[in-house]
Parts: sequence; structure tokens; C-alpha cells
Amino acid sequence: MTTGVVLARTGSTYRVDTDRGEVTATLRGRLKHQDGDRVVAGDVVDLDVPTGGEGGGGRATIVGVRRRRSVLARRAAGERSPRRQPIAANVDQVLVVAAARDPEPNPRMLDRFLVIAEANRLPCVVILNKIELDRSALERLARRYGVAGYQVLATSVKQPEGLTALRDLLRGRESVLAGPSGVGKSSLLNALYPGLNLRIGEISEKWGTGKHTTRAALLVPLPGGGAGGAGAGYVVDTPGLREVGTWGIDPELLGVCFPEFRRFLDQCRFDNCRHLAEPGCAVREAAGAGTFDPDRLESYRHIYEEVNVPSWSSARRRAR
Ligand SMILES: Nc1nc2c(ncn2[C@@H]2O[C@H](COP(=O)(O)OP(=O)(O)O)[C@@H](O)[C@H]2O)c(=O)[nH]1
Ligand SMILES: [Mg+2]
Ligand SMILES: [Zn+2]
Repeated sequence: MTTGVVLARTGSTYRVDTDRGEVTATLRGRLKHQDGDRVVAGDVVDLDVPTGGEGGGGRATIVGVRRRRSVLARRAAGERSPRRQPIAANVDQVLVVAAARDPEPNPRMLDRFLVIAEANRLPCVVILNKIELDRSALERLARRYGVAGYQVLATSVKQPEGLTALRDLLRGRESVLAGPSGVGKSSLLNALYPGLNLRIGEISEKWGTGKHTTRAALLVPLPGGGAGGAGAGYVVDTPGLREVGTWGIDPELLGVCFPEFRRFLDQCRFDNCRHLAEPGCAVREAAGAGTFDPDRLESYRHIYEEVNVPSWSSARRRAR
């Protein structure tokens, strides 16, 4: 028996990264009859690999799926109510990429990515690329996010900087790179892994907004590990965190997705304080006192509006 990591799924076949190299596998009958999302990119699976074949003669069979460390899921229409559809398993971290300039950092958008990651219980790091264009951007972002406990790593592809640190972050982990187009996600990965000829995000960007697609995530093994690339890490090419969205975030738990709010959450006068306009709100007081960037509270308000859409489905969710 061999273990491997699922890279991608095409129809009923899976590409699986094992320490003997990449194999093509299908699901064993019993697994097939479970949910259609049973096995997704990032899943660690047990395989039966036929021996004696001239390499690729026989197909491997996925006979088991290991328990997931994490799941990145998006909304999928269900028979009765929307359900969480996993798009990638075992994601270790989200790297939210911004640029010092061209395009200018968009804090509202960065906060949204961070909240989505937090809601999926994934650690995040902020990458500030193109740092050579405007050093002052680092101080601004570090002030905003340092209080929240996020590391802000400055990088440049044009005047190489921060690339070793970024490689260290990626090594051995399964990472999602999120961020608007044009900030340098592809350039960073190509600079770190020449020859990988990476198309990360390109596919995603093409699918980008608008058309709803069911394209699943894809794992790209990073070079530099042991045999078969094991251990070097993976980058997840997702249709974008945009698609994962803020769906499913309980408005009552949104405050927790802002780490710097956490220590104030149980100090509000009202237990069910939404931190919007309630008197005696400790979160708003802390923002007013400059304990953290008050603009983070503004992001909170925006996202609150978004997730607080009363619908029969969320009412149902709450009734459970
Ligand atoms: N000045 C500068 N430009 C960069 C840097 N990194 C990438 N770029 C440029 O930014 C543009 C967008 O890069 P790309 O990697 O396609 O961004 P992506 O859409 O996030 O994948 C390209 O023209 C890159 O050459 C950098 O560190 N400094
Ligand atoms: Mg790109
Ligand atoms: Zn409050």
C-alpha cells in the first residue's frame, strides 16, 4: 500500500502524487458510492498500486481517504439547502498577496480574503510584493495587520527581496495564494521555482468572475523535495477565494475572524452585541482608542452586511 496526495480530478480519475512519482487512480467501488465530493485535491489517500506493470500499465486504486486537517469549501446548491462543497483538502495556509503599487493595496479586499481564511480556520500571511516601488506601503500594512497578529512579508521579484523567506513559508506546506490579479503571484512563484513554468492563477483568472464554474482546485507540487517531490510543498490553484466567499459565515461569529477584536468580544455590554451601533461596545471603543486600525472595523461592517442577509437557508441554519 502506498500513500499519496491527490493533485487533481478529471471525471472519475485522479492524479495522485506519491513518493514513487505521479500515478493515475480511480476510486474503489465502496468509496464511489459515497458523496461525489468524497475525494478532492489535497486529500491524502491510500492506494493499491499494481506491481509488475511496465510503469503505468495498471491503474492504481484509491482504497482509503485520510482524515482532513482542513477543508476549503464553497457553496453548492443542495437538494434542499445549500451545502458546503469541498474544493481543496488539507490546506495549511493562505498567503494573501498585495502589491506596494500597481495595483495599490486594497485593504477592504485584503480583509475579505483574511476573513474567508479565518472562517475556514486557516492561518494567513500577508505578502507585500513590488516592495521596491514604494517602501512606505510596508509600514502602513504592518501597522494594520501586525496588531491582528499577521506576518507581513515584503517581497520583490524585480529587485530580489524576501524570496528566501517566501520559499521557507511555502516549503512542506500546502498553500493557497490569494490576491487580485497583477500583484505578482505568478511572477513570485516563477522566480522561486524556475523551470516550474507555473501557470498558477492563470487558469483561475481566466475562469475568474462571472460565469459560474464547477472547476475544482488543482495542486501543483513544488520542486525541491525528496523523491517524487514529496515534502517540498504544494500550491493550490483554486478558482479563487472569491468563489469560496463569505458564504456560511455566521454573522454572530464574524468578530472572531478579526483576531485583534477577540479580546474585546466578551467585554461588550450586550452579550449579543453586533459591534455596529450598540452602546457599551468594547470593540468600537477599542477602535476609537486606536488599539487597532479603526478601518478594520469598517471592513467588519461591510462584511457583516454581506453575511447578514436573512434568507430561509440561514434561518434554517440557525434553527438547528
Ligand atoms: N515592479 C515590480 N513588478 C512586478 C513584481 N512582480 C511582478 N511584477 C509585474 O507585475 C505584473 C503582474 O505580475 P503577475 O505575476 O502576472 O501577477 P498575478 O496576476 O498576481 O499573477 C507583471 O508585469 C510583472 O512583471 C515586482 O516585484 N516588482
Ligand atoms: Mg497570475
Ligand atoms: Zn460590541
